[in-house]
Amino acid sequence: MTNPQVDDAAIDDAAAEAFFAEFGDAARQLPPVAIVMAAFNEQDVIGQVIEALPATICDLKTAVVVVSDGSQDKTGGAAKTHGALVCDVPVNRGQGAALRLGYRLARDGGATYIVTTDADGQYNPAEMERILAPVVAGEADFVTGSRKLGSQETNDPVRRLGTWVFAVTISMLTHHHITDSTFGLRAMRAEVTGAVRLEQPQYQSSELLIGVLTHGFRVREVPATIHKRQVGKSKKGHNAIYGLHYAGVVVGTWWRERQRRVPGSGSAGLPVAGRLPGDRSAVLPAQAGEPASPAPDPVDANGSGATGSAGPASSAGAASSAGADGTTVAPRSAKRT
Ligand SMILES: Nc1nc2c(ncn2[C@@H]2O[C@H](COP(=O)(O)OP(=O)(O)OP(=O)(O)O)[C@@H](O)[C@H]2O)c(=O)[nH]1
Ligand SMILES: [Mg+2]
Repeated sequence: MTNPQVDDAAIDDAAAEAFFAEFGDAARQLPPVAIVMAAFNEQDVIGQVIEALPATICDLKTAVVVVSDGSQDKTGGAAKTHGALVCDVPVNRGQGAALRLGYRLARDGGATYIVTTDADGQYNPAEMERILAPVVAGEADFVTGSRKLGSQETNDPVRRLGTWVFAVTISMLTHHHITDSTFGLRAMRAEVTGAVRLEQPQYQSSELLIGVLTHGFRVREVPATIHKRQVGKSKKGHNAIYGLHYAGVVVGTWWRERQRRVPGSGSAGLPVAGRLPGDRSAVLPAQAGEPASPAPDPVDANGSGATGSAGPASSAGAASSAGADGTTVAPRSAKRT
């Protein structure tokens, strides 16, 4: 019987090898910011999306990394023509698998920060500055845009309801106030993506968000805009099916992380005893001028608490606070849930 994880790893390895062989130093020596996009059958729009991306964000140079997997059109070629570094994966696995590979390519290429956006032009590239700024300033490890705090063009009541339900569910499960769990315009320290477990091939946005929250990373939401898709087709499929799958990923990821002792160690199911030395999120290098990050809360630091509930920032009732400019700040640490 084949092991899908082994297959996945083999696909990632082969694609990464081909990517670095094709783009050489341009891929191996990325500038500080990698803008990572998953793209599937977006040939009619991806060129203009790439052209609109900023060459610098927060005064830091950017490079664009596109992962197209199994596109049946000329998505990869169009992206390359417009200056992106393109990883063409022969099989279609989904947006989650594509982004996971994109994060890896960005980390391996030496990027300090990752900004994600979609290839369909629904996000406003001018807002990348606001999304990345708290990360560069050392105030957050992970920032996501929020349509609830900003604006959205959709009139689809089911979508609106779904966004709200998932945000409330994740807030309740993780004890962090979240208003939008599915926003694709995000910024993060690159290492964060290697410190959380990412297994979802398709419905990935909540897996990453729940992962960073439960690892104690500092998460912030900032107001942002989502436009209607103008070109091409949504890959999401029917709202109800999408909603069911997404709900499964939310609950499944929360449960998995709740059981976690050491991520990726296969020790899931053992009792949680605070943050263990093996928690990779505890060993990320600090940025200049910033304390080691993310700082474990007092309970986690000495491993004496069963649930990490004693940290001042981890009180469920104090799940968020308002930042300057209308942003919300989830507490840095992490009540273990
Ligand atoms: N590589 C890759 N990218 C994908 C896949 N599915 C979706 N994407 C990309 O992921 C991004 C988001 O996909 P969309 O279908 O627009 O999903 P969405 O924005 O959540 O939904 P809409 O609001 O309906 O557009 C786009 O850039 C897609 O091209 C996939 O299977 N592989
Ligand atoms: Mg879209």
